[in-house]
Amino acid sequence: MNYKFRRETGAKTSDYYRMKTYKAENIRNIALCGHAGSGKTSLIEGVLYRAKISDRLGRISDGNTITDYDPEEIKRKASLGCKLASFEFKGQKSDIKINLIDTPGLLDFTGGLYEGVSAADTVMIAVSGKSGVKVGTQKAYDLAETLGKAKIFVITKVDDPEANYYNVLTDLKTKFGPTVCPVIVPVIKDRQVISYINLIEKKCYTYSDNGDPVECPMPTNDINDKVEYRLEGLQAAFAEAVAETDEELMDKFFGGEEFTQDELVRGLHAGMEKGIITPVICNGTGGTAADMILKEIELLMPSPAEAKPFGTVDGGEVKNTDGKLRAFIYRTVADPFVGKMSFIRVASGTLKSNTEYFNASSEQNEKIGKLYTLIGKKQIEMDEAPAGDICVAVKINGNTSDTITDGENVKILPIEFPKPTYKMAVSAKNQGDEAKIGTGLQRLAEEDKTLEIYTDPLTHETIIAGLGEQHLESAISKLKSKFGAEVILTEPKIAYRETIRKKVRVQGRHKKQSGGHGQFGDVVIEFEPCVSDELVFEEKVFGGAVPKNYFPAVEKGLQESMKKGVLAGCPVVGLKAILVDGSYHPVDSSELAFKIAAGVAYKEGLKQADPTILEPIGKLVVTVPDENTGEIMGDLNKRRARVIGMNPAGKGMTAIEAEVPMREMHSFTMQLRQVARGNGDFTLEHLRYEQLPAALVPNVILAMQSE
Ligand SMILES: Nc1nc2c(ncn2[C@@H]2O[C@H](COP(=O)(O)OP(=O)(O)OP(=O)(O)O)[C@@H](O)[C@H]2O)c(=O)[nH]1
Ligand SMILES: [Mg+2]
Repeated sequence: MNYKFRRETGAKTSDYYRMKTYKAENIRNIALCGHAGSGKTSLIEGVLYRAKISDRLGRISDGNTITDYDPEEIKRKASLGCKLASFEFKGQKSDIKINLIDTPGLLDFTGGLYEGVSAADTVMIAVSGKSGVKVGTQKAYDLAETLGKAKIFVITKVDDPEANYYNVLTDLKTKFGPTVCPVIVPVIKDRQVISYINLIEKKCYTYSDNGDPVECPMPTNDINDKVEYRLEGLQAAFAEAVAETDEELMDKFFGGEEFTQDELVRGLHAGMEKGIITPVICNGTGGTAADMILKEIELLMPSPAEAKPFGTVDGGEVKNTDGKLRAFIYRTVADPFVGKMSFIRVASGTLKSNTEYFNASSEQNEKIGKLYTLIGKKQIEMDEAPAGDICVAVKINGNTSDTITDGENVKILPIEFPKPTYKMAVSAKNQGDEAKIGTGLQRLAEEDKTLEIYTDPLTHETIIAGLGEQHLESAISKLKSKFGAEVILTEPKIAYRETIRKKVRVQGRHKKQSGGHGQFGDVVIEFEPCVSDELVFEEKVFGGAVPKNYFPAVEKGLQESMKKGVLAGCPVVGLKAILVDGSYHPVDSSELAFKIAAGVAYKEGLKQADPTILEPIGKLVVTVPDENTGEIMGDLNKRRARVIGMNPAGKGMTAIEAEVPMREMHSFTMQLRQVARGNGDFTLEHLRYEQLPAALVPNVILAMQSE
């Protein structure tokens, strides 16, 4: 069945095209990942332009690229979410459908990387020819490994005068080992790329002004100054890597025979699928050599039919040939105009439009209406998405990580997003906006699983937690543009507490004579420290000095008073009160009078009982590269942390466990990122309260009074 497309009056031909339904063998799902600014969005722009899907070459600086269309992305000149660019390509062997997924490189927006990689079969890791291997390169590689995806490197910006393809290649080989295998290499003379060699085809190409490849003679040996990158050496290493993928090829290699082009493709393809070859291709400005990227997408990358099956929550697998519908929501977007958009990867079966299904994750029925595919923000309607394909459904109930089935209770493994650690308190800029803000924040948290909104149980503030400053800034910016709600972010309050350190005995008396009935309550209370968050109340009254029926009023009076301590007005904990004596008046005494008397005793008693302020202490577990442990320990020291232990956490990482005062930890997310260059993470949980150092008490009292 053919895909339908929307005819738009006046639309250019390149704006839409008829798309056939493709079998899994003829689909390629590729997530473009890598360090921030490595050229992913520009590469997609170049590929779509060279594939004649778009008729202009958008630029980041002009804010007109196909995948960075969000106003926030245009403003920041960076991708913030994972995007889809789906198109047809006339391949060498057959027509194929390519689903390119652009992911953000900025660490604050790494949720998009997780979404994109989980929907793809191949992770194409962009590495800038200018700045080389960075933490974003490693992160993308590690995630691809963890999720069992095929990997390919693309060295970008190779024609920039500051680029050095061969240095980057050496770096990739050092960091990622012998599986790294160059396939497309630039020929560089006097710091300029003059042509590109396709080692599979054993052909060399230059590019005409309109970007078309023109075959040119193979260069002689000196394509680069480095001896190991002489053409002969490259070809030999290439053949050896291919030989490793297959016994038959290995025999041929040792027999001294040259591989045919088909054998090279077969070997590389199998090598990528098994994860034993990571090819390296390259890309120049404006999509130069994009034709070769397109060729390798078709020839080398596994199709959904060959890729690793999806794992399920109960330990099973979903293979693309299973027949029954298993579709995975990998991304959700709250669009104020279109409504909720759900990006879906069909793992098996066929997802049809206007059909009722079952959401195995929410255990609710799921009505699928229209289905679309997207090129950036452009929607192309489709009737169905077969196994292996990616599509978008609108206004469905399901959320990211849910599995839609044809009735069975099969759940594909949910995406394991990084936990948000950077927190701010949210308050309305304009009174009356609270409801709008609540709904908006809820929607944003629904679309971004690295964003959390909750009420702090200790301070009762609304907290927005994300991956970093930029993440939260962009979230509130979206809140304003999409939901018309403006908020102010402030550093979250610290949930200080007050307590006492001495045992005291005080009297509290309330007496009022005004006209008729008077008021009389009189209590003698002993206050002492104890271990409890709640008031511990006892009575040891002899001879009915205070009648029994007033005891609850005394207790209540104390409980209410404890909401505010006498130093900084923080809630009081660790307080035991024993009602030991008092007196009453047969007419004027009342519950209210005793309640007030208890309050009087409380105020006086706490002042005398050596009150102090307690601060919350958290349990921190931070994982950092071994070489950064010293600096992090130094930083923790400045934050008054007590280090409990240090343990190797594998892969050159160390886990440091410490107890830390919460008030010192607000900036830790950003600090850790700086020190570990994005390569560390941590968890921090409330542990207990401890006495605030005396030197800090005046400071806290002042801060609390000004609130
Ligand atoms: N000279 C040169 N500059 C490039 C090339 N590709 C991208 N750039 C520039 O590099 C910068 C980053 O490019 P993007 O395409 O936004 O990179 P990205 O990897 O998508 O960035 P994030 O989405 O933020 O991770 C922009 O200023 C581009 O103009 C290239 O081939 N040559
Ligand atoms: Mg980008």
